[in-house]
Amino acid sequence: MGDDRTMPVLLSGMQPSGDLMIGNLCGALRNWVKLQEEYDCLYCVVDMHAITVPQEPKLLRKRSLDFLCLYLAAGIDPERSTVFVQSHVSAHAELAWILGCHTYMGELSRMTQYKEKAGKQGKNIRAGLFFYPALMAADILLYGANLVPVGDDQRQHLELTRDVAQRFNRMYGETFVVPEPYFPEVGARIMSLTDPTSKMSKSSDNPKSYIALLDPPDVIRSKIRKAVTDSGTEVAFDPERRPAISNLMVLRSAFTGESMEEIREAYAGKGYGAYKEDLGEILVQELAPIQQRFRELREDKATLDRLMAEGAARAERRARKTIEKARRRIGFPARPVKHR
Ligand code: ATP
Ligand code: LTN
Repeated sequence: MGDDRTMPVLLSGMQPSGDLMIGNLCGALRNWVKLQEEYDCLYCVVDMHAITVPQEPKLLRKRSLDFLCLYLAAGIDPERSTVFVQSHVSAHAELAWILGCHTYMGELSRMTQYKEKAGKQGKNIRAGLFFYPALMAADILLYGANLVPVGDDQRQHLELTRDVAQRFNRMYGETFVVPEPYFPEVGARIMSLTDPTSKMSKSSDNPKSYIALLDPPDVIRSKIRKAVTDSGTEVAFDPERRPAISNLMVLRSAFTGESMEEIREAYAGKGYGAYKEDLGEILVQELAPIQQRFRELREDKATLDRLMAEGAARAERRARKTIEKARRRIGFPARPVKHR
């Protein structure tokens, strides 16, 4: 199924730059699972992107494997989709260089995410952080992805990918598929548990601000219990005036499918304490099967190694055609046969 070229190709990835958390599940991963029905999907763990900011090597390795297992535990089917670790396929680095040589400093300087992340890095900003959009463009263009489901913050990077692909095609002849901008109907956007005015984020320094998919039941309960609440006691949806309880309602709804009105009615007169107790329990129950499947796979090293090798081989095979074509187009001599 993975190489079925009759379905449009879709690619997405997440950086193992923190613990995969419920915002990523509700806003991305669940949608990835559904998209497998209609598209020829590739899902990667973008570890090469993660090193654009400092990472601890042991932790990066652990998280990359955790991410891969969580993709699968959440329902990505490795038979159907191509699931792999970005750094296992060296064509990503190779094409990133070629594309970077066709991307302008002015374009990269305009990237909002670069400005934001660079601002947090202090003095020694890595050149890779600046160059990052070329690597993301390589991820997408290598596989001829037609669609790239990403959040709003990646819109600029996707536009740049399109511009660079079109520029390259104009300069050298048709080489890359130009991806369509595709912003899926957002699943719930979950806000931080400690500051409901900012987005829940996996790379936050404060683990109390998010629920990791791998948090043990007691930690989940305690984080929800300690989540900030607004003044007042009424469980009612009003993101402007009561952002904290509204966020906890969005979170419940993301797992139960209830409407805000249904939730409000169910908790009329009950107060925040009871609401939080129930929410903690719902999350514990909902995450349990994912955690169970995760543990089974993560502890089965032989299966994990096999799936990782198969994913990498499949991605590699699919990437090869594009990278060879791009190399030829720009005038690199053909690789000597034994290096192919
Ligand atoms: P980081 O903190 O490392 O920037 P992040 O947690 O903000 O990471 P991304 O790696 O930027 O997440 O995003 C991965 C995917 O998860 C994207 O598709 C993004 O839209 C989605 N996502 C991230 N945070 C949330 C959130 N709080 N609510 C809903 N979806 C989210
Ligand atoms: N930059 C993205 C992650 C990412 C990605 C990709 C997403 C890297 N390469 C290719 C879609 C397609 C992020 O930080 N969320």
